[in-house]
Amino acid sequence: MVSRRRLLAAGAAGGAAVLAPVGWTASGRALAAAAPLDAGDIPKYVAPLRIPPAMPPVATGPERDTYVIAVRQFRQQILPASWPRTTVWGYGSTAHPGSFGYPAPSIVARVNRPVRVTWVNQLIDARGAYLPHLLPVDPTLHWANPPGGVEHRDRHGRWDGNPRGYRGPVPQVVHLHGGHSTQESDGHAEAWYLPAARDLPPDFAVTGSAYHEFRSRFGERSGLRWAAGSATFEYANDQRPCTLWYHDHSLGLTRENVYAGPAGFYLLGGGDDLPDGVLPGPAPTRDDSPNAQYHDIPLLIQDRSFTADGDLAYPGGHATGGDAPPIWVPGFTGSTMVVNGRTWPTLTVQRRRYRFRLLNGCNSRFLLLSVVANATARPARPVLPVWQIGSDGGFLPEPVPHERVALGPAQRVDAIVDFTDVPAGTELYLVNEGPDGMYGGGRPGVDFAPADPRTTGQVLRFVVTDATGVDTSVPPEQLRLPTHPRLGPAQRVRRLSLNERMSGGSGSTVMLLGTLDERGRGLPLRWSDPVTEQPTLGATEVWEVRNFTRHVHPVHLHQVQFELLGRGHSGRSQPGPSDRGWMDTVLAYPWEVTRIKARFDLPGRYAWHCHLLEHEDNEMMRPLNVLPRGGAATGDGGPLNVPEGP
Ligand SMILES: [Cu+2]
Repeated sequence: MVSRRRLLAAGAAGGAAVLAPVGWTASGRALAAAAPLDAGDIPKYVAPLRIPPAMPPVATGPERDTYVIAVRQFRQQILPASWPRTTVWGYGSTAHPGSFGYPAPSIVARVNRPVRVTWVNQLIDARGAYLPHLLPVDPTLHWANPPGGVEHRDRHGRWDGNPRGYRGPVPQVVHLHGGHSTQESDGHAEAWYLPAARDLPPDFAVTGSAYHEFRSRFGERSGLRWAAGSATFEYANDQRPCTLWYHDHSLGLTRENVYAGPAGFYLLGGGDDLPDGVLPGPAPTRDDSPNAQYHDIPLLIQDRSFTADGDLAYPGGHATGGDAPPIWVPGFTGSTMVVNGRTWPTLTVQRRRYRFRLLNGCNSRFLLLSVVANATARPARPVLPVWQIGSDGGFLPEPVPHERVALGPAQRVDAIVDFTDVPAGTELYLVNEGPDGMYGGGRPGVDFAPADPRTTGQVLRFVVTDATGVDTSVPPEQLRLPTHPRLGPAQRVRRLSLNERMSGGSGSTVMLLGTLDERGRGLPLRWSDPVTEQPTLGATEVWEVRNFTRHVHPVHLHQVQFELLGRGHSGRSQPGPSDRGWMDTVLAYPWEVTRIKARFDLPGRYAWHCHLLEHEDNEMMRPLNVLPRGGAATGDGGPLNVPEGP
């Protein structure tokens, strides 16, 4: 059992909700929820790291690669063998039933070669009936709300008395995170769709309020019509080579949908990529032989909690008072670390260089990663540098050696670790000193307690063996990375805010994006408030994001890869060397101004939001609408160099 004391300590450390005791209805009857699994009981480093294979396409023509990818429910061995299997959701190719997995196979794409994906919601059982969510869903948030029908979809819903919340068919819509996607292919939060199940309740909305508009637009563009329970998106891949990922983005239930498993890498190569052989490789590609060796390995790092039955556990599904609905929680950190769908796996490495595409796929957890020899010593004593060569949107100007890599939710770090001089037989560990709760910045052991060194403080084990071949890749300290042009001057500066407000009903704190008033105070706005961020097509803008909260928020903009201009009290402190690349998700520190610059060159409806999924799902998301030239720009803006607020 997770001790009550540890729960309280974690809660007090940062206000994050840790798994709440599950299992009692208002009347005191026990629910069928199993007891939590004590993470300390799970043996570590018994299963090898799983390396997601390349997603098989259904066609590769002269113009594009075509995929049909569904999300399905299945059981997978996430805990060590002989422990219970876990029911999860994951993506796979419908033409290749064996391809489904958590994480999903990686989509391997080339710059300027389009990829077309038909995304199918197959959360149905063998008889075609819809499957309810694996986790409690709070229907009272501003969410997709299918039971509201066409009139009340994408609004606040009602609790119908079920202690597990909404139990109907589950909306899905896929967002390619970091993709330069047209609006109809972006996976807008209100473009969700239910599975084409045979038992959909007749009064339910089966699609989100943006679905039909985007279906028409896509049809006009391609001549292709989306079938029920699916959407077809096309990715032009007209951006720099980089590590993207795809995941669900449904309004108000992204946190549960992503937690249930569906996520995968989208590895974009080509373009101004370095010539083959300069960086460690290869990564998985289509038609690899089963015993192919990989030296370019994506690592999806996530925290999860389990029940004693091996099922995923997430707070909610219990009534706290007489008739309290299933509760949204302001943050979540799980009790175990899962890498590529396995708890604490082990990776045998040779004495050579490896490239790792690190992705923080946690709902709320911040990671501070290092490579050490002693898994539990704190402060961690790094023994090998992690050479960062890229961030979200591509290569950095030059490689940056880190003792400790910071990674907020949704961020990627493209890294090289050199095991060449490590004696064979050595065991090393990737450890985490981020907090077991909300993150407010600062240093582990000084400003906050690092994650429990026995559990969430450990991530992955490396076992070093002799090299079987010659490593011809260039040592990271000698690498010359491709240069990239910076954005031109901005036409406009936008002053924005991150805010904390008490929510009326529940008494809990909600985080809201917003603008600034004329006196420089935060003006919090909700998802449904009038659109304020409306850049003109082709405009380059500076966004000054002022954080009025105690927490670090990973701020994500759709459509663009942006530059970080500055941080600090005035937003004028130079970004550090690892912040000088392209990014789609930036950490906004408490009480600081985070200044970014972006160019908006695709028209239409997008979003910007906090990527702490619990925040995103409860109003910390705002529309971002790019207006065609000649359209009236609105919202807070002004000439460059407006005076700082008081
Ligand atoms: Cu946030």
